[in-house]
Amino acid sequence: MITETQPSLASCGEIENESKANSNLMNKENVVQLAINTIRTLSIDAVQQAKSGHPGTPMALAPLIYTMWNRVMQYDPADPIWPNRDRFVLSNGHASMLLWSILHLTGVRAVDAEYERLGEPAVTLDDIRRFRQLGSKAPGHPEYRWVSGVETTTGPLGQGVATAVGMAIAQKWLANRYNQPGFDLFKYNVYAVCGDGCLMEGISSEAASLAGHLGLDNLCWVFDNNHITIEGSTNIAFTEDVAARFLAYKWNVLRVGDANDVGQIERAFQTFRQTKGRPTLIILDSHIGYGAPHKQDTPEAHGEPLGEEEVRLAKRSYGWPEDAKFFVPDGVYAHFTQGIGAHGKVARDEWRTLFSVYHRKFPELAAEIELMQKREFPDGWDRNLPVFPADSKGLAGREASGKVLNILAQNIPWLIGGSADLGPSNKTTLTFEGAGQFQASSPGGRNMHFGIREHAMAAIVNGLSLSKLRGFGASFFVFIDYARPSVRLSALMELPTLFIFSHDALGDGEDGPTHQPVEHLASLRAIPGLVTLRPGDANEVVEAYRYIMKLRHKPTVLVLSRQPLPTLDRSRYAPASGVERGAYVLADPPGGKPEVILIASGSEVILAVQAHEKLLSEGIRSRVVSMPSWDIFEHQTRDYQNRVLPPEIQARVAVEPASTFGWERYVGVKGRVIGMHTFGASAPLKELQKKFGFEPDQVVTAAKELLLRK
Ligand SMILES: Cc1ncc(C[n+]2csc(CCOP(=O)(O)OP(=O)(O)O)c2C)c(N)n1
Ligand SMILES: [Mg+2]
Repeated sequence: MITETQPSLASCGEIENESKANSNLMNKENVVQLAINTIRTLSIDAVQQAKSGHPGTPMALAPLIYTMWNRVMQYDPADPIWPNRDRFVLSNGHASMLLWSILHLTGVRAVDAEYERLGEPAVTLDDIRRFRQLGSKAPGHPEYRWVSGVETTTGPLGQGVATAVGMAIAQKWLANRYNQPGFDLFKYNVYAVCGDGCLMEGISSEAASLAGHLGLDNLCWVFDNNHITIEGSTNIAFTEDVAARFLAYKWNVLRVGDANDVGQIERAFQTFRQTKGRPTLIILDSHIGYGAPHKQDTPEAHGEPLGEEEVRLAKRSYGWPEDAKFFVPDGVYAHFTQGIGAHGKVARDEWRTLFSVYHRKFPELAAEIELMQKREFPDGWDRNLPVFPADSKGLAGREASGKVLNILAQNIPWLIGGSADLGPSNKTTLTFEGAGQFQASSPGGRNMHFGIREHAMAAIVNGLSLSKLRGFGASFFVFIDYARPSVRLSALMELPTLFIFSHDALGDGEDGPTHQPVEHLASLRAIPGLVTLRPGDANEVVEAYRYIMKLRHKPTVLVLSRQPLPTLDRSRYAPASGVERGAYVLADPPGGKPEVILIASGSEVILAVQAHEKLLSEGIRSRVVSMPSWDIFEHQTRDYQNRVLPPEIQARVAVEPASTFGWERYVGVKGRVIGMHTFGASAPLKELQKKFGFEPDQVVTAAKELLLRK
């Protein structure tokens, strides 16, 4: 029972005479208002204690959050990973105290990283007392995988609303595949709360445009229309007609003129649930810092503690005991237990009963749902993966990827995704029979058309992944810059998302430097927890996928060539399965004992091999290391790393048509990196390779120079 684990009231308040305070409050206010003011005052106290944080928006939005959680949402606090729960996303993540207050007051339980065991409360009052402190489950911003009940990490404005679009797409897809007559297993809504900042950020426009196109009527954004951001009134930079904008996106737009009117708020959500064929935007007029006499409606209420005196005055305006801190009055926990707790339990119990019948009637579909929830795949998910025969002409990384992806997608029904309008070029289109397109009229389609919206695409892929689908997105590698903030969040959230980026280097030839990535590999390699993989031939592509698909808590960026790459003869060179170790010895001199090491990734692996053959013919003992992924290699044992790159061999040449930044780590101070020191140029690839030094002779010369041989 939720109530049993709530802290006793005696431990909650920090005032001398709690019973008196309680009776005063109960006399004065009804329990709904008490619950709302508890959210407000917990937020105020936490920010004041931490001496940092954002009190104003929690003070304004407490009635909204109260209404959503206790009256609107279908959510069982006892099981925050119940698949059919409504999703709540706080896109204005700086208002995190709203979330910590409501997760605490509703008694949401923690789940473990395997999404299996339910444990302690997700957020305790002690966590709130230690808001923003090390180890607290009430950190500065909502963090998925750190605090149970957080559906997605937010803080970079705009990410939450865009991720919510991915969640809404996932619901439509899941309902289409798994719901059966009489079995509405997936029937949830996705709610996101956002502020001026989220709607100013471009990503929200991308995401809203796509959501409107797709007619996602399971999606509701609430816009906190307070006319305040950090620098002051929105008059200085944000005067557009938001309602007209969203109407143009084909959304339904509702307005609630008073953020304190719980009844009006509730009615707006009723209208949302009755609206078919369109997403809903609720514009909620609110007053930041509501109740603080000197700070309400000012930017000062946004991001700094109110100050002791203003805290007292705000509490006085709420009819709250002025000395009370972290005070949860009698009846408030019980009120949430009787509200969301009771409704949520009924809904989840009914669902579980329904699912057990479904399990008997549709065992295969039920098994899929169970696997998906654990981020597992059906047996034989990697069957039919190709082995590409040696071929000096070979095929492009993107071509090989397209073949593999199409096979995997047939083995894994919930692998879905697409490209930002470059499917034919990225080769990410799923072409097998029945793959279909995801559209409003065909929500079972597997091919997403994100349009030319890389940023929203990446956030939507995160949303798919947070809904336990295996999502992928694609574009040209250079344009990952347009998606980076969401890719970074993938890594921060430890999601197994897949980003497929082709046209990985100079291969874009004639398109010129705007289309030729240079610094991108280095910058991705700097993102903690992100697997960046640049396979060197078709079989390395296969092995890359085999590795990626087994990841359950890490995102991957797969970097693929545009141009054909020879398929190496694996009877002559080491097997491509070495990819799973990030770097492996592809070729050695006869009898081993190399004197120089050539390290390459992707399209330059073949270059290193050609240089190696040449060096051997001249009696120089070179080794080729194929290094598709720094990240994976870094996770190998020191022993393995030393076997691939023996410390005593200091003559090392790395070759990659990208920024050389970071390669010193592997070539050492005495090594050489053949890379890019400028942007590229517009010309056929062959000429570019010559101009920028990506030819076997350059590698041979560098190796010889290191060995001081002519
Ligand atoms: C992408 C991004 N840029 C900047 C910030 C820093 N920042 C945090 S809150 C904020 C102002 C947000 O204003 P609004 O959304 O209206 O929130 P309110 O103050 O009304 O709660 C800014 C600029 C951020 N978190 N994310
Ligand atoms: Mg604002």
